Order: sequence, then C-alpha cells, then structure tokens
Amino acid sequence: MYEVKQISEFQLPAPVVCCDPYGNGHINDTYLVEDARGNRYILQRINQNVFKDCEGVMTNIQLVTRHISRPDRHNAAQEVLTLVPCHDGMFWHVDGLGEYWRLYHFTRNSICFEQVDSLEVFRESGVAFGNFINQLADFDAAQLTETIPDFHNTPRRYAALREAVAEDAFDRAKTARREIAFALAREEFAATLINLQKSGKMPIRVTHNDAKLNNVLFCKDTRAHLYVIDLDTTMPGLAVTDFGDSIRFGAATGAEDERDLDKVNFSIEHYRAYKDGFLTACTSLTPCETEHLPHGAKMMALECGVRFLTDHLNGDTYFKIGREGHNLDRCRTQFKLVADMEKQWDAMRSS
Ligand code: ADP
Ligand code: GN1
Ligand code: MG
Repeated sequence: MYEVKQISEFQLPAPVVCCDPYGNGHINDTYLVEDARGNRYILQRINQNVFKDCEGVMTNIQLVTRHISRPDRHNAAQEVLTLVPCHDGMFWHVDGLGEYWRLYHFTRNSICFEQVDSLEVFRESGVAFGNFINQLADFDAAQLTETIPDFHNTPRRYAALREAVAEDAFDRAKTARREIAFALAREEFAATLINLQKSGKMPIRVTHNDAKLNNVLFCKDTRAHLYVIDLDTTMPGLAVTDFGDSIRFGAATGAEDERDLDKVNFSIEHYRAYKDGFLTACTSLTPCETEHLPHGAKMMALECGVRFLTDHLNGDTYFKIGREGHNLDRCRTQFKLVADMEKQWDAMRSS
C-alpha cells in the first residue's frame, strides 16, 4: 500500500486500508483508496505543470457537478461524479509542498473502457457525452474559468509546433520530418472551427474538452453509461470538438500509441454509431454544429497529433511517456487517422 498521507485530510467514515496507483491517465496521479468498511474512493493529485490554476479547476468541477445533479436535470437513480469534502469543508486539500489533492466517491461495479470493444459501447459513450452537453446547455459558460487557455485553439497549437521545430532543443526534428511536413500541409484547415466561432456562427458552450471513451464510467453488468468523469477541462468550448475527440480516440481500430500503423484505421461504422448516440442525447445542436461534426473529428485528430509531435520535439515535458519515442508514435497514429478521414471525407459528410 502506498503511504499517501494527504488522504487523512478528507472526511472518511473509517480508516484507510488500501491505497494504490490506479488508471492510465496521461496527466494527473490517480490512486484507488479503500476504507475499513469497504468504501472506495479515487484520490487524485492535480498536475500543476498542466493546470496552473488548480482552484479554478476545482471551482469549475464543483459548479458543474452541482448543476448536473439538480433534480430537474437528472433522475435520482442516476449517479453523478461526487467530491468528498475535507475536514474544513473544502473540496480540495493543498499540502505542504503546494500540491492540490481531491477525492471522489468511487462507483462500484463500474468499468472504464480503454479501447472500444463493441459498436454498442461506443454508441453509448456518445449518449453520455451528448447528454453531458445537453445537461449544461443552460449553464452560463462565462461562470467557468478557462483552466487551460486556448486548449482547443488549433492555430495556437500550430504556433507552438513551429516554435518547437525552430528551436529543436533535443535535435529530434530530423526524426520527424515527415510528420512535421504532414502537419504544416494542413495548417489552413486548422483555423476552420475557430473562425466559425469568432464570426459568431458556432456557439460557445460548456463542453468537456477531453471527451474520450475512457472518461465515461459504464455499469459492468448492463454496459449502460453511468456518468462522465475527468472534468478538469470542462470549460467554455465547442460541441464539435467534444464530438471529434471521441471519434479520434474511439473510431480508431488501434490504440493511440500503436506502433504498427497498419492496425490503425478510421472506422466509418464507429463514426456512425457514435454520431447516432451523440445526436440522440444532444438535442440542442444548431445546423452549423451538425454540419461541422466531420470537421470536429478531423480537427481533433490533427490537433492531438500536433500536440504529441510538439511534445516529442520539446523533450516530452507534457504527456507522460512509457518509452522512448512514445509521443512520436502517438503523433503517427493521429496523422494516420487524419489521412484516413480525408479518404473517407464524403462518407463522413453524408453519414
Ligand atoms: P486522468 O486525468 O489521469 O485521465 P481520470 O479522472 O480520468 O484521470 O481517472 C483515471 C481512472 O480512474 C479512470 O479511467 C477510471 O478508471 C477511474 N475513475 C476515476 N473516477 C472514478 C470514479 N468516480 N469511480 C470509479 N472509477 C473512477
Ligand atoms: C490527455 O489525461 P488524459 O489522458 O485524459 C490530454 C488530452 C489528450 C489526451 C490524449 C489536460 O488526457 O487533451 O487528448 O491526453 N489532457 C490534457 O490521450 O491535456
Ligand atoms: Mg481520464
């Protein structure tokens, strides 16, 4: 058992008997905690390299979970991500080193899928994220802090890539010539969504901004979705980028870091299944948003690839890596998906 003494700051009904690292997230440190009565919790240390305003993150999560748990917007039997308070009544603890900690109730008999194992599960994750956007459609996005400024501002991500290439601090640009050229050839497309938003054609909403299959909890028995987790980036954003993030992750036939690119293809069947689930639940999309769902998918694969590539060039300071070249491998899968989507563009648009 790990000795995470910060756990004693939270209001628990019984002493802790177990605390171990948990999950596969790229950003925060997550532990599964169990107390002597068998209650389970998820303890997390927020990554301050990524989140500069941890109080803003925690305040957003409190506001959003409070809004979606209101009795008029979800049925009482449905669970919602729930924070455990500290002894002082706050929902986070800052330790002596200035690290931020929080604790969630763990939902038993739940499962998170790291990869899509059936069309039905993927469709169901579309229902979960569509529902999440719908539940927050009447929540004033201006109340929320932008926890990572310009998070899905793809042109800004390109600017960071250009800087990393120019600097080439780790002499890695030579290992990624093809990927750099692939990204730069699509720079014009990168401004599509931000231009629609700036011209007022596409609305800003409260969105999840990390809308991936592995951020949805499912019931182990029925495989129905329970609720959406990982709300650190829930803030003002575009519905089509939430849609797109899910597609780039779940409509791929291989893992995000698969090295054999022959195994990584874009599946139009998965695209259709997800779109069906998403639109069933998210009934508030405008025609402009619906028209640009394919753009959201291609944008997120491209942007994510650009981010992985930039981190590779910068010496892997943002995404946790498990092996040398991990971020370049991740970049390659994303660009493979972009290329595949371009080939199937007409089918995506008419789906
Ligand atoms: P990260 O930002 O590192 O991805 P997450 O908040 O997504 O962290 O949590 C990591 C993993 O912990 C999830 O993939 C899921 O398996 C598990 N998890 C998180 N919250 C809960 C919860 N409330 N109940 C059960 N499991 C959870
Ligand atoms: C990060 O922590 P995780 O794995 O849910 C990242 C996302 C990326 C994703 C790529 C705050 O999410 O934006 O799409 O990795 N989160 C942040 O897998 O940068
Ligand atoms: Mg996560």
